Amino acid sequence: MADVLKKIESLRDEIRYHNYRYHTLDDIEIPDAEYDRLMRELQRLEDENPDLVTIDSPTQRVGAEPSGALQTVQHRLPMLSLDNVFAEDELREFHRRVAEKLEFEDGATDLQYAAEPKLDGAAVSLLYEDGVLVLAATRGDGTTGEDITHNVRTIDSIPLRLIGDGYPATLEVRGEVFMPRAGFDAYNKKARAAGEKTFVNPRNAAAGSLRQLDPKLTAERPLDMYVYSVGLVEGGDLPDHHSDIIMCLQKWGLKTCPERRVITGVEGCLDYYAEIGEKRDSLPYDIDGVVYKVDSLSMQRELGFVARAPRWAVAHKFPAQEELTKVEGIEFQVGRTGALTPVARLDPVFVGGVTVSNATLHNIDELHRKDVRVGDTVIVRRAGDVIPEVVSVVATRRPKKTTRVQLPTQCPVCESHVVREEGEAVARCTGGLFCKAQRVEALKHFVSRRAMDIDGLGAKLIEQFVEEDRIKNPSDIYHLTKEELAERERMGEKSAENLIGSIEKSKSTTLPRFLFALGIREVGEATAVSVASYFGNLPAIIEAETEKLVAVPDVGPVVAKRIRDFLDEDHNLEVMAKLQASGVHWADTEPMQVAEDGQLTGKTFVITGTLSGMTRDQAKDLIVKEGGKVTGSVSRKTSYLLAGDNAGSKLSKAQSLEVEVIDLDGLRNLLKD
Ligand code: D41
Repeated sequence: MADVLKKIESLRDEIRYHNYRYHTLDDIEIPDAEYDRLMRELQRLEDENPDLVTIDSPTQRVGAEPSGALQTVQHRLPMLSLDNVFAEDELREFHRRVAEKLEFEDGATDLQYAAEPKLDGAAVSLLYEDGVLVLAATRGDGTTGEDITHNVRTIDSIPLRLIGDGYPATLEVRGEVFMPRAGFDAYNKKARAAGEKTFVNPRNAAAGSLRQLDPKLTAERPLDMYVYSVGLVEGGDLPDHHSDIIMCLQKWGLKTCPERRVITGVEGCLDYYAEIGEKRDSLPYDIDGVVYKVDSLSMQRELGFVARAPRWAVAHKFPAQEELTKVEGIEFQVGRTGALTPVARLDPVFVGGVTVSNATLHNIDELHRKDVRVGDTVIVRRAGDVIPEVVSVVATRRPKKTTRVQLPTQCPVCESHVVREEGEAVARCTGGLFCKAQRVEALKHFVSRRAMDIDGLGAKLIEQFVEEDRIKNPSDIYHLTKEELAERERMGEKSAENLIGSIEKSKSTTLPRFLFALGIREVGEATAVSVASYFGNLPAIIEAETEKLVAVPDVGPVVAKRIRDFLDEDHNLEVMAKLQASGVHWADTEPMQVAEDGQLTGKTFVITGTLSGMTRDQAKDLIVKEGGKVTGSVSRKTSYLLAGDNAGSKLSKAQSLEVEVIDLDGLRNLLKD
């Protein structure tokens, strides 16, 4: 008994410490999955020893303590918490309890549940009075939250006023504010490049953004919200099924999750769980499970609550996307452009549905900021199909005598010097194609599907050929013979013949593919298409001065310089000539007609939203033909924002920078002068 008490108290201390790190410091040390395990362990021990439960145990108050900086808000109806299940038998047990309490006799095979993904964000309450948003609050501990109205108002998808009619005079809506994965990745990429602090995961990003004191900062964060229930309702009626209520909310302009569905029985729950599990990686937002709610409100009333959680709902969790593991080594990988990427070799761990044994550390600054060392215990994250990454180090678990990792001075592959340009986050090997790592990566890119599309020339073969110096540059691929291929290990006559076939087929290509395949830094597929259609043929591109290149839509000074630098290297020109001599060919196109002294010369445009009666590409052509330039993002240098319907963040950016906003008529006017 004394042992159990000791264990319980040590768990409580540990959980309190992590609560403090999470809520007060906003700086987590262990992943949620680990925290959940601690909580469940404590819950289990308390369940087995009810007389050891104390009112100050973390199990007695699930949720957050208000931080103090923002105004506190009392929820008139408490925001409940959700029970979790992790496995099928626990779900069946939940369903059995529901069926029993509702006095079903047949196992409740036809009981209807409203099901939806469990978004991994921050729970928020929105209060509408006569259709007007008057208060937004965090969930907090369920009873007391924080006033975040000023921040919530900056989220574009949350209506400041409900649309349509029939909504109750007082309507409190509850839901999850989240940061879509693309926005999270873009935000972190930018922060990383600027050497600023990154978010550890989209949930922290959402929660942190909502609790900003300055709404201008929140406005820059790409947040969204799906609503999933109602709280206080006065002066009006709502339907008597959860799914119908959510439909009403949608009709009144609130966003709801498109994956939500009404399902039948526990088998329906399991099918839904499997289906959303399959989709998990391709959804544009992070989820950590699915939620099932008894759809009928009268049944919900009959079921009631236990402690702070309804008996009529449960969250069915997926495997965690963040786990703890140990760093066994830190190595530097060399990419196609020579960039050195630090990679952590890990004690293999099951995370996000796969076993992970390597995780990226992005670049040397990021490595130093996180100060990851060999021997450290770290949080690894794998969400979606993105590369697993080390999120942070658990500082309290660092062994004695570790050393800080230094950037190597020589390339680990070819021993050339490693350099880091002023203001650049990445360090690079200076070996160029002398470096076998760069050659291998460049060739992998060259043969890839969206470049020259040579099917069957895989990484293993490329590595062998580069190692043997049989392939020194891409044109050597076109001189491989069927005989030498057939001699390769695991390469029969037939596959050698197939490979020769796909090499042959790749000779007939397009100029954009060819340009993209060359692997010029910063020249992606879209840029390759722009450059190719602007000039129409290769000689024109080779001759183009930087000023001419900058005139190409979507090509800025940096990209123009990268292209020029590439073309100024004789060995690159040689490779291009050799490729053409080996039979690589394409059809030239008409160069774009660009007025030297057009009506829009010197003017820079950004196009956004849906234009009526013209595609964006058509508008772009119109501008370029008159000597104007079209770029992708609004800055102080932008002359005009051409905005159609549903223009989003670019419009607000233009307005804040006082860039003139025009529509198609405005553009036509410019062309008339
Ligand atoms: O997506 C979610 N995170 C989510 C959270 C959801 N889809 N539904 C939820 N439903 C509830 C009840 C059943 C209590 C109305 C919830 C939550 N609660 C919830 N979120 C945070 C604590 C509780």
